[in-house]
Amino acid sequence: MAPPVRPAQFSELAYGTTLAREFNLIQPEDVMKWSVIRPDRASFDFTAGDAVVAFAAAHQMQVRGHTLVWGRHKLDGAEYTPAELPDLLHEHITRVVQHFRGKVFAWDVLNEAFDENGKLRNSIWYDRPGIGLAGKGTAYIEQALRWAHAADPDALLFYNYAEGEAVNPKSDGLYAMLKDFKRRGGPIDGIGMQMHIFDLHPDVSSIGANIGRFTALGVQIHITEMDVALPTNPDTGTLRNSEDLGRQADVYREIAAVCLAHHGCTAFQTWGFSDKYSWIRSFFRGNKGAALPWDEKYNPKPAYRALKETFADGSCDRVKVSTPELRQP
Ligand code: 9MR
Repeated sequence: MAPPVRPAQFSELAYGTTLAREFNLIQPEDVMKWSVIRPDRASFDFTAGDAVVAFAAAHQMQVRGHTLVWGRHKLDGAEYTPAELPDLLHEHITRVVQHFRGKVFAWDVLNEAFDENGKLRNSIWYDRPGIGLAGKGTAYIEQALRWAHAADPDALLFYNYAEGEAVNPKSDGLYAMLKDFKRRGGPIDGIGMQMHIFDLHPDVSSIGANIGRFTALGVQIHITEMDVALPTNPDTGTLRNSEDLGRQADVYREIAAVCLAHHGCTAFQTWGFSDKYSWIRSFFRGNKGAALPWDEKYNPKPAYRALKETFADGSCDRVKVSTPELRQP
């Protein structure tokens, strides 16, 4: 293994060996975000992102990049006037995509731009003159995609989103945008469906219908961030109902199967792989957790076996199976 430059988890034996053994695709959870890459306006720090690329190269894995434009990016440390924002974003997308050119095969160019009602979310980018073109809310998205395409014409460009995995107003809004972009030849190759699941009975047939209508427009689907949160006791982190592990496995199996059932669904990622490192527990203050296929000690859970069985028929040739590189504990 080529020595990765820093991220502590790569050198954690169980972490590194599990990752290298089980996956053929890797995505950074945080280290390609603005907050890490742009410590201040003048500098770009690619150290941690390069470590992900080095780990992937050492283990014959591909890399997905995440993410170039997100309304939640606070631009900490970047001083700017509103009029400077278009150039700042253009510079950011160009420098980052060019840096990873030939190393990152697909980018989440944009993340979570729509509200639940299917309308565009307000953000520092959305209605900015120079990026958001007159009166058209989706114009900044198209502009960002065009800048990314110019920086690396070979990279696949994705819009990544949450809570619209099934057919609902949010995915309807996205569908309308996608149809418009495709009709006019906009550079979008795929939709990232995050697939964070918080109840144990997702509407899998509606998810399938949604994947079907997107892929019919000629884009790929990547399942980008799947996890299945279970109720836990906040003090101990233990499961409230141990039988939930079986249902969790079924949910992983059902989503993996619905991906395989659609030819355009070409990657399946979980958001982490061991419960030792997952955003769920802190986000839900201990009331939810245990969302991933391995437990905190890297023991495979029923969910792992369900995924292994589902992807065991050679379909991995088509569907890349992945997990993100995670932040430090
Ligand atoms: O898991 C990520 C967490 O470590 C970060 O603090 C947070 C903010 O950057 O982002 C989390 O990942 C999110 C991902 O980037 C986009 N989809 C939702 C994920 C969970 O919040």
